[in-house]
Amino acid sequence: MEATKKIWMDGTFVDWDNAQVHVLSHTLHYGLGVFEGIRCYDTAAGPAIFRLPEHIDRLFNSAHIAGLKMPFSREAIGQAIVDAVKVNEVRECYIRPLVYLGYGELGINNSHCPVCVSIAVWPWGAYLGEGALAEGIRVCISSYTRHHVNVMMTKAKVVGNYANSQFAKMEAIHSGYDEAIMLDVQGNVGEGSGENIFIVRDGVLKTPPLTAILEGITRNSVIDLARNMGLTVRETVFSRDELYIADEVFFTGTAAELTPIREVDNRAVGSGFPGPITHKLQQAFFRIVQGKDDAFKSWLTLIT
Ligand code: PPE
Repeated sequence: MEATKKIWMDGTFVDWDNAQVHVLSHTLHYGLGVFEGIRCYDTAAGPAIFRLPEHIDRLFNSAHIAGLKMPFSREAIGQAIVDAVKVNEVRECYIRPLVYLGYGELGINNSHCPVCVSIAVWPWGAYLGEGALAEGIRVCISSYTRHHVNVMMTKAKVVGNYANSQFAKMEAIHSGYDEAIMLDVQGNVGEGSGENIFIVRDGVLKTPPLTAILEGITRNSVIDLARNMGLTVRETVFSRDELYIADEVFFTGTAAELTPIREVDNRAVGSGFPGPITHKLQQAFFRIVQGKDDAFKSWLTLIT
């Protein structure tokens, strides 16, 4: 990764190389922590953070679900995120707030560990590789099932949830694919290791309902955007084989942005190239994040 200058840790900026924690920090051992992934884009009016209030809300909701008492207010975290972009003098970056249990005591009982917060920013290009956004990617259905809703808290962006994501991702990579799609406990399509998924069939968009998947902010943005274009969007369950016969399939996510999927389980999706609706949504999405669409300016927090 590309290092920047400073990382915000519990209220102060420290040099990138000195942003360290004790090896006995609780989260490092037991995986209970929560985080966010946010992007800041370069616009004609300066750097702008995409849907910052929604990301802050989700961070606080995640902490609440995880039973972690946030040591800072929403306003303080919002300001720290803006300051982190400013201090590092980056025009375009990924922003990673992390809430973790620090050093105190080990053992499953975490009540004696401090809740700590860090915010790092760094430039992060196309998440799924060079060419992914233009040409689409090849994915497989994972042999790993997505979380059961009473095993992990799927509406919280919990650090430990990503062990499941890593199993799926590494299996996919080792098998020669770019990414994995996980099915839920019932066997319906869930989400990618770090993305939500959409299909287009006969001009209608479908995306899995918010049961065992993350409440993606890009997912929500794309639903609004598609409806705004007059498209029909259904939040409904669908099966693996519906992916095979979909006209178009794509992923959404902060890191993944809007990435077309051109192949699922070695079967071409539609023509085998990103489809027209995917293309249209992708173009509209990038216009919005780059501040070129006045109708969606309210989704951007300008850094001034
Ligand atoms: N599902 C999962 C499991 C997920 O991790 C993400 C984001 C999404 C859906 C999409 O949510 P949203 O970003 O709000 O649209 N994954 C983050 C972490 C990726 C990483 O590799 O780290 C992200 O995209 O920031």
